[in-house]
Amino acid sequence: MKGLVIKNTGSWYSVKTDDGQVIESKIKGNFRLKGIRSTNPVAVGDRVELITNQEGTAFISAIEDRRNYIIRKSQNLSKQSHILAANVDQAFLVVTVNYPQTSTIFIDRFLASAEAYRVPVVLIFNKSDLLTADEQRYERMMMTLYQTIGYACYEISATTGEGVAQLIPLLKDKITLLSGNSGVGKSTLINRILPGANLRTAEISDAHNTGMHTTTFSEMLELPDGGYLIDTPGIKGFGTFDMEPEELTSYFKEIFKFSEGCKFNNCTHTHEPGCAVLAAVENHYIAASRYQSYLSMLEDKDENKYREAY
Ligand SMILES: Nc1nc2c(ncn2[C@@H]2O[C@H](COP(=O)(O)OP(=O)(O)OP(=O)(O)O)[C@@H](O)[C@H]2O)c(=O)[nH]1
Ligand SMILES: [Mg+2]
Ligand SMILES: [Zn+2]
Repeated sequence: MKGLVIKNTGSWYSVKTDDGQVIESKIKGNFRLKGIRSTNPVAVGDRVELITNQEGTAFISAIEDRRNYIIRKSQNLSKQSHILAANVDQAFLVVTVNYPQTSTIFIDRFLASAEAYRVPVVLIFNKSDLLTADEQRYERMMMTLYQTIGYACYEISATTGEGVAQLIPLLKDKITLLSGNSGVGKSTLINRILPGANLRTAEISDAHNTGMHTTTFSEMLELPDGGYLIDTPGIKGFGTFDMEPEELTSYFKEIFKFSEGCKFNNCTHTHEPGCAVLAAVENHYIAASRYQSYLSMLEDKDENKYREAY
């Protein structure tokens, strides 16, 4: 029997079979996946093969090849990763200018890694109802920046419902992953779109202006008109990226465009003469914040040490 993994809590996986039942399942033995050292060998969004038993549960005996996956480094120092979800059509990156504040470096790292896995990203600027006039100006500036690069941006309030209706057509028949820092309102937004979802939400910490990591497991929810939403645990940031400069350049869309004018093929856009990217940064065709994010990812390769700060 085949099915789709819709939830994973510890060693149990909820698998929705093709005939519509949900069967609690465990992994049979310890099959390992090539290439990925992950704390969860099977992830939400995976298509799996099941062997049912008399107790009404099942063993996962095989997993289909993934189209893509979104991964984060585990919180501890081990080099293991955690797969947030597999086989997604698009990601909604939920960000907030304040309460909590999402950093541009976090946004850019998310965008670059999504480019690497070829997952299209839509930016959702949430909590518009809380912003002061200055914060709103800053938000509009950010939206313009990312729209210019080529990412669709939406301003919403998951609490008041303002702007949420524009998102509905984007979701039809698609598997959409919601990601972002803890406390930005991912679960609140899903509850707004799917009132029956009843996902747990919690206020952010007054003292630190950060979320409380309320959602602890990824979960896939079916949309009435076709498609799925995946709620995921808030992420603090990413581990290091170990990419060649040319590869990294291609994950920053606008930097990539300008890099075609660089004098040297293997230009790292840091010090080389005739670098078209450096010239574009100087002339403000490339935002300083984006260039800083590029540099921070480039440094990862040299240092190759774990950082948690983003
Ligand atoms: N004012 C306002 N509050 C919001 C909005 N969206 C979410 N919140 C509040 O922000 C807090 C955090 O929301 P959650 O939905 O739990 O955030 P989350 O992104 O799921 O967080 P994690 O599960 O920890 O990753 C809750 O108190 C929500 O009520 C919004 O648009 N406006
Ligand atoms: Mg949540
Ligand atoms: Zn260059």
